[in-house]
Amino acid sequence: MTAQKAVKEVAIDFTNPRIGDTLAKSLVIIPTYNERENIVRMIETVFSLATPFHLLVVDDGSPDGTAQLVKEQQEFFPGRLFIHERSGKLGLGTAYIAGFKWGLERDYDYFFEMDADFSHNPNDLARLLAACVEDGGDLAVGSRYVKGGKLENWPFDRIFLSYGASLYVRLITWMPVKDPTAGFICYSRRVLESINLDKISFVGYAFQIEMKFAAFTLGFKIKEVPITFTDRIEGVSKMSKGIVKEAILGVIQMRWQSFFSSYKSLTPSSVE
Ligand SMILES: Nc1nc2c(ncn2[C@@H]2O[C@H](COP(=O)(O)OP(=O)(O)O)[C@@H](O)[C@H]2O)c(=O)[nH]1
Ligand SMILES: [Mg+2]
Repeated sequence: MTAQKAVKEVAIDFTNPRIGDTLAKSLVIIPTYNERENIVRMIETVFSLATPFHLLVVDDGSPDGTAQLVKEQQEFFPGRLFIHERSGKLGLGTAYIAGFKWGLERDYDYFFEMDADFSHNPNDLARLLAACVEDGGDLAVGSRYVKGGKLENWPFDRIFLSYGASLYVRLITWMPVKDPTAGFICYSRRVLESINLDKISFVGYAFQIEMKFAAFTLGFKIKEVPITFTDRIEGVSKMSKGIVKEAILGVIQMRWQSFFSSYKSLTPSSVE
């Protein structure tokens, strides 16, 4: 089915589960590393929503047994809950790329990025979808730094780092996105098919910046939807100094390389 056709059908009523066949084509991807305190409640929450999302967990061999918990839940949500397991902690960026490729091989129309830790409110998934389906976005970003966006309970150093990073990225890239490091996103299939995912070079959180930059340079329309971002209550953050380092020089490098090469996928139909 073409994305165009999906848009038309979904626009009937995007929260109505009875048009499930169409809406089951939305895939939520959640990367996990040691999220046993959160993952079961997160799975139950996503499947309790009115919109019939499918869910793919990409687990990097979490030592705390997160993958096992997901597999136990699969029995309750057959055909809707999937897991892709990798052998070790290979980074958030590569986890999402693996998830995108998994979904592109199947016939999903919309792909969501969301954290396992409830920093992103699953109730906002439908708002991101609507920004694409009803408001004409090619991708929708759940944004902390547009009017109406909020941060709750985040320690001051994280706010400083995140807001500083967003100013820095906008200064270097001139990309008109207020929250370029955001990780709560809805991508339409056409965006992911158009980007050469093998060219995405960041493995850590800077991957979020690079994906938006790739979509921006390819001319896609980015919508920002205000969200309230809440710091995790359970489990621990995987943010590290290495991740920040990757981003500082990496963003300049990314901008520089964009003068000479494009993110355009050469063979959109043959995604591995
Ligand atoms: N598969 C995988 N997931 C990761 C990795 N690093 C972080 N995550 C997950 O990515 C999401 C965001 O990470 P989190 O620690 O909450 O980052 P923070 O919100 O920026 O502090 C969570 O669901 C993590 O479990 C990784 O290397 N591999
Ligand atoms: Mg988090």
